[in-house]
Amino acid sequence: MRTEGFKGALLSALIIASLSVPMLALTNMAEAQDPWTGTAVFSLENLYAVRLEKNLDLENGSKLVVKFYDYGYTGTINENTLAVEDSYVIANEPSQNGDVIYNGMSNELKIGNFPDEENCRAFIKWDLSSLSSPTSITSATLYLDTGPWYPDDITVGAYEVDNDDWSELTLCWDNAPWDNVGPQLDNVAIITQWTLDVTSWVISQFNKDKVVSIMLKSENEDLAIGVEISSYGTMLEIIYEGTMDSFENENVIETFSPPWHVEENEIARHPEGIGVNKVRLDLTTDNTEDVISTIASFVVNRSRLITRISQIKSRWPFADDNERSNLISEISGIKAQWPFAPT
Ligand SMILES: [Ca+2]
Ligand SMILES: [Ca+2]
Repeated sequence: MRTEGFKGALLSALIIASLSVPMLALTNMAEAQDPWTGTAVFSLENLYAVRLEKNLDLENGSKLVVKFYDYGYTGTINENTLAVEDSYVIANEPSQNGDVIYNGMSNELKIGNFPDEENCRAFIKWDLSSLSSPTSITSATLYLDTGPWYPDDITVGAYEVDNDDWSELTLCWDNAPWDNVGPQLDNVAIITQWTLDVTSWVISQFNKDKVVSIMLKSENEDLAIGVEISSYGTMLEIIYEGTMDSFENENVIETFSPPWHVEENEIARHPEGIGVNKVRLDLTTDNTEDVISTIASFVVNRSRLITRISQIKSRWPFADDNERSNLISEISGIKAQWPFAPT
């Protein structure tokens, strides 16, 4: 089990990460193949609702959700990014790759000395371009999980790797970028969950090519001990100053079992009756925070507000008293939204 502190931080970071626009790491993790085909088009029905026309074939997923966002939050953001590639190399099997050596079944990284695989070292890579919109990074922490068993006497160090030109399925001891392995960033005596501070290297790569490679190795490779870590846990928690769209509410418009064809024209309203700023159509699991794929998005910008005002003007002569009072309240909502709406 994770500690409560880490669990809480992980949960909040995952929630925030799941709200970011690119969401590459999470999407790739949830579903590798394209889970839908078709079209989905939003238009502004009135300030408080969007019309959604969709014609989709969905291979995977259980909910279609329209999510409502505001125009953006600027400040400190805590976001997790999963590794895009990770594998390990083996000194006494120098042409073998850790990911494929067990018929591609490896979901772990090995570090240190094992009885049959002497001296394993792990390489991990992250793509910072999947972060929402950082302007400056204040900290970057690598979180790793070991299995239920781990040796008492192992310290693992994280090292800079100034070379991202390696692939998790072809990397091996013989072609590893040893010449580009730089200074140690941090080390830790491992426990079930452990962290390494890699802030300085992440900042330098953010300002350079936005791809971060790190090597992990045991500090006592001469000892016959090693550790297996879950490669699912090779996650960077990055805290930065930036801007992201912040989540307001959601409207589950479809719950279904795959495969499913949906062809409909329907209205999605903000559940709290707030004016629509920005919406996204997501395919999710039962947990609507777990996004499999973002199908469409729509921003209510100033030109859409102008279009809506002219629709209201042409509707006005035909509206009864009740409708006119709704139109008046919509116009005051548009005035309030105008200063924040993008052009
Ligand atoms: Ca891997
Ligand atoms: Ca790099």
